[in-house]
Amino acid sequence: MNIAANPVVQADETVYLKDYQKPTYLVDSVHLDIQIFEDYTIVNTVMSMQRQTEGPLVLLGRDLELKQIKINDHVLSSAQYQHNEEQLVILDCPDLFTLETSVHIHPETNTMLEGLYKAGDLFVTQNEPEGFRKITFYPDRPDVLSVFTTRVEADKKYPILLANGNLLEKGELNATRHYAIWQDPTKKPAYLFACVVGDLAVLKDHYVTSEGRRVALEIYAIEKDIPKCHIAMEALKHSMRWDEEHYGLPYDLDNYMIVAVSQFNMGAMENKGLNIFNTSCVLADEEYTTDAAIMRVQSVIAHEYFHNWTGNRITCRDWFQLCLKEGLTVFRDQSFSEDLQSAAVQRIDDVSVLKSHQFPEDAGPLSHPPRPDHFVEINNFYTATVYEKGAEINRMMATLLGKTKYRLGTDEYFRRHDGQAVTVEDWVNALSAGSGVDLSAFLRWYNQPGTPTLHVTEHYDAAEKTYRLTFKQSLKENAKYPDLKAVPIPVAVALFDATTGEQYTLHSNDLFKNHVQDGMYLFDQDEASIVFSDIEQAPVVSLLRNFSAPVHLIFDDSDESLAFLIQHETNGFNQWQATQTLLERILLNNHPAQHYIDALKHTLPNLVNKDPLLASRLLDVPSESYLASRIDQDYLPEKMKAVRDQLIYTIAHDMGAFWKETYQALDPAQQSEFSQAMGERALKNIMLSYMAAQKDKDVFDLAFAQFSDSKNMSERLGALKILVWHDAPQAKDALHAFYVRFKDEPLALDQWFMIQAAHPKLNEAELKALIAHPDYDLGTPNRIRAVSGGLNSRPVNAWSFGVQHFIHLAQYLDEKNPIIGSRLLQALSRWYTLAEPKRSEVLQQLKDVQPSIRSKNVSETLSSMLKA
Ligand code: B3K
Ligand code: ZN
Repeated sequence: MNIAANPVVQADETVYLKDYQKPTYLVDSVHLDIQIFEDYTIVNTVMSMQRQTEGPLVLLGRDLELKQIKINDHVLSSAQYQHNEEQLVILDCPDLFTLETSVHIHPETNTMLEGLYKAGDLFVTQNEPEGFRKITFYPDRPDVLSVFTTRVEADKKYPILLANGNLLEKGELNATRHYAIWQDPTKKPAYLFACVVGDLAVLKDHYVTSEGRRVALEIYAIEKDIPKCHIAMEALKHSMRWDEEHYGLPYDLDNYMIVAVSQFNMGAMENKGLNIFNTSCVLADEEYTTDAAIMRVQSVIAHEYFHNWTGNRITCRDWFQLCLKEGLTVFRDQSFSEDLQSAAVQRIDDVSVLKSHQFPEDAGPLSHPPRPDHFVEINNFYTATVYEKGAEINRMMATLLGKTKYRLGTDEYFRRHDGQAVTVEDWVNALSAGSGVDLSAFLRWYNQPGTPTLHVTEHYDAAEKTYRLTFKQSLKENAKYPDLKAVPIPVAVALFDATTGEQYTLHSNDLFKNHVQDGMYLFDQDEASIVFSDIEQAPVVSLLRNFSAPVHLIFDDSDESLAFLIQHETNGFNQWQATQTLLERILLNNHPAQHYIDALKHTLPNLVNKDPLLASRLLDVPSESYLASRIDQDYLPEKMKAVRDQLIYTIAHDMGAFWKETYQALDPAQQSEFSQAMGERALKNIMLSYMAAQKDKDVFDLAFAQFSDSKNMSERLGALKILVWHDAPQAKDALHAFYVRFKDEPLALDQWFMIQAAHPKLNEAELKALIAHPDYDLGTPNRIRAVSGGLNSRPVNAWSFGVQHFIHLAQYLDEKNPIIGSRLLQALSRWYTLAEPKRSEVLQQLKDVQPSIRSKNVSETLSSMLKA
């Protein structure tokens, strides 16, 4: 039967938010019976269907071998339904009926890591956003919520049989096979379904909620990784307490399971009660993982846990609303992490990610609003814009409301919408109603693409003793969004006495509160100004403190003012921001380096002991990749690298013995606080890199000693980078020793690959040798990302032989794992900023590959990139 004329979704079509329609049927309950065999899996599904609106029953299904369909026990003939590669449509169904389907699937050959797949000896699922349709025919959309009962059956060589919810029963079928039956009492969309079958060890603990519920906590991993699961377990308990204290949200089931998998497309997945994690986001141990990885593990554990309410209990109506759950949950995990370590440094690290990933994305051909209005492949929209900019929108609203009102707003959201699939409007309305503050203007942030530019000018009137700041905002024109409007921009502001460095008390009726030190002004027009009185002399202003809004700030203050802020600002984030603004001016606009260096000389000696972590961030020199993202045309990677190398050389020499003396004075092992020790380790590595830039005769011996003696991965890797990237005589031996020590530790081995791929003078033959290494594996996204990420961190290499590397990878993964293929291709999305002739060459290479691309993922990305 020809179903091309059917009104429902066809393959390869753009989907529009404006076309949203309710599903014709809801699923009251669903019973899955999953029988795993070595070369196929049987999935039998029984669903109780209930009509909601007029129209045919549409079930989505991909790569399923359909064996049988029954309605109310009657087998359907093929004339009674329509079936193509995306869906199964049954035209005349009763209002209430039982549907049974039987399909075969092939997890053992599923390389896309979506649906049910086999990773090594482990069967796992990944169903967000549209993976469930690869397991069985189902109305696979987030607004269909149901109670799931799951029977899993497999060979006994797989002792672990897990699914969401409570274990109802388990038993043996015969000498070789066994089964388990699980039921999840909470209604959920299919994307939150999970099951795991394999042979894993488990770390157990428990948590008692504020309501007195005893929750069994279990982290599953391979036996030898269990000792690396303790940090994650502590972070989980901490997250559970944090959500009770900050949002009043206790956990709602009797168990919470986490499974660590080495082959996983992203960081982790919040399946109800059964999270599945990339090993890189759960295993943490100072000996095997870096400090940064440990921090990330804690934040991802929290992120997935927080989804239990923001995402699972309250889910998205449709995938356009993705940032409803992701933006809010990222904001929640960032706030959690701010409580774990220095809040300023956490904010610095979060803003660094925003500026280095989201700003360039929003300035290029892949720009989209945090809530997109159309897509071809939703997997392409798990972006920095949806996640990180989404988080910033929530942060702005939370900052404006303040703690108490924000909590009233979130309470109202959970009261209104628990158990529902909702929209971004529902969230903003509930937050407004609960807090009593109309936040509807913030919807513009969700619906418009691009990073707004905030232009600020200042004027001091000595006679009146007033100080005026004038604000203008603008958004880059966008043909697809002709009606761009001014957005509400919270501007956190402080004024400092230019002589004493003291902070002024602010007197201005335009602020949220008058007579305060830390002021907040809401700028929500195209242009406006604000006046401060009682200002004795021209002050130094600090704007957007804590990065109170995700905008490009254009403010023509002097380099001296920025150097002043590095020394006197009490907000650690803005101290860092001043270093970055100054460094950008030096690197991109030829400003002299002296103000920065003098400010460092003044600030660092004290800070190194007081707050080593913040001190390490003040030494961040923007990366070549970040600088590239600030150049819109005629970009020459070699030239940018030379300018940056020269600055590092200047800083290195100008600070003389500071590096070595500080290196020798630091002793992270003596620090009992993790964040203090982490700061000292970060500093030690930076000191080594500046000593290397000075060509200090001892640096390689010091680095080799640090490499060999330390049991801490941050110290070991920091030293290894110095040796390898500077071609030290000890480099080969160190690499070899690292390999021998860690060849059976995949996450550590990823770092070994990354360091080599990130060698500044890597050549094409060396890259080829790396990917021909027996431990390189195109089936493991972490390994691919290690090499590609290393390469991509060196734009000079990435834009020469790297171009073919990324194109070949995208081409290969187009068939094997298009989600990752599409991601990696984005490394080339700023091809149009290159200077000629490189620009035309890369363009031609991208055009040449286009005809061979098959997946929606890669082709949507490529065609957007080519429109730049
Ligand atoms: N929600 C998942 C992401 C799923 C990505 C699918 N391509 C993880 C997270 O954001 O918590
Ligand atoms: Zn998430």
